[in-house]
Amino acid sequence: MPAHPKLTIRGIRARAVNVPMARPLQTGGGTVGTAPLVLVDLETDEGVTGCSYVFCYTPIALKPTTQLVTNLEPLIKGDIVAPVAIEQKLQQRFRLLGPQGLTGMALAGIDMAAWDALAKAVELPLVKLLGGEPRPITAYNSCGLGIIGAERAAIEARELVAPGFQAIKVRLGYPDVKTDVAVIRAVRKAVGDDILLMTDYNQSLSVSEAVMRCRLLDEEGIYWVEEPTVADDFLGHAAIAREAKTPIQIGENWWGTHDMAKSLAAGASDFVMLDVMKIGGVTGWLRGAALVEPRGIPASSHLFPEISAHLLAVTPTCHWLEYVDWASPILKHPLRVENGHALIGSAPGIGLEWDEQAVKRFLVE
Ligand code: SMN
Ligand code: MG
Repeated sequence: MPAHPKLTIRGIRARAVNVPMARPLQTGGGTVGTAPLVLVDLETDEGVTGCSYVFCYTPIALKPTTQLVTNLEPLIKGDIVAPVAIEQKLQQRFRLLGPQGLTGMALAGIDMAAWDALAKAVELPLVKLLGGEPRPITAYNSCGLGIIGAERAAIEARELVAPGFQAIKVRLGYPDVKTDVAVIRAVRKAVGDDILLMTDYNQSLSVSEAVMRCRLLDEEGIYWVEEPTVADDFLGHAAIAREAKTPIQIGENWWGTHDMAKSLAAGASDFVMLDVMKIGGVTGWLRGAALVEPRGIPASSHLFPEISAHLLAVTPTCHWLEYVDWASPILKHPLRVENGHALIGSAPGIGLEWDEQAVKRFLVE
């Protein structure tokens, strides 16, 4: 019998932390210099606390997102911890404002924390609560390789594969394609032929420029080209995907599965990558995984490696986990990665335990 057959929400605690990054990341779409995180603790009457974090991309959004999560408390206080029911209630509540942006981030934070509480209540890792079994998840190292030029990229690429990763992601979007190609060649030379190279333009090209660059990159043996053009231009991405031999990857900027369904209908990409926050938490992820299963489209994760490892393990078309270590400084037990595989721990829930000393250090009040 479960220790807590029923959990009741007592309150939400949301804290803002701005966590330094070992390698600040310059992308074709802007720079991420720190990891601005909102830590969510969903407290229950039964004493079980569900934990999650959301990633704000910029410290400018940190306080408003934290406030928004806190403001949700009166809407769900006293409710049963039932993520799907909560999702439906809050979607309804935000029908007029719209469920994207900071609202979507806050709702996803609640959803992930609610699932974490449920899993903790039955003392199972999240993957098991969802009907799966823990297994090592193939991961690529995404902890660097921003727009840093060929010379530095070669050095950093070697550092990123050193712990045993078989794949890394290189940010592109240099002023001209010659430099993109030079960076790829420098990285390839540094790591050898056996390492897979993902690439990411972070939405920086026009459709015609992307088609032209992809034609040249097609000769470089790249594993995927991510977000060559503006994220919500699904038709543009479809046009690029038709022209490019290299698979096109998008999805990190889908707000919910409704965006995802439109993107799939447009044939915008060959692969998909789900951002557990933007797709709508665990609830949104499961629906997203179901959308691609019948078509066999490979699904990878975006950021949030700790929870994504659980989710990829129950994703029928599981592809690659994006490994970033950005939350590690505030976690007591950072996600373990061995030989390029993320290892799901045996701790109940997602396995997030705040390192309170570190949280104190990076707290934004
Ligand atoms: C990315 C993600 C988060 C912040 C900056 C850049 C990038 C990726 O698009 O896919 O890792
Ligand atoms: Mg990306």
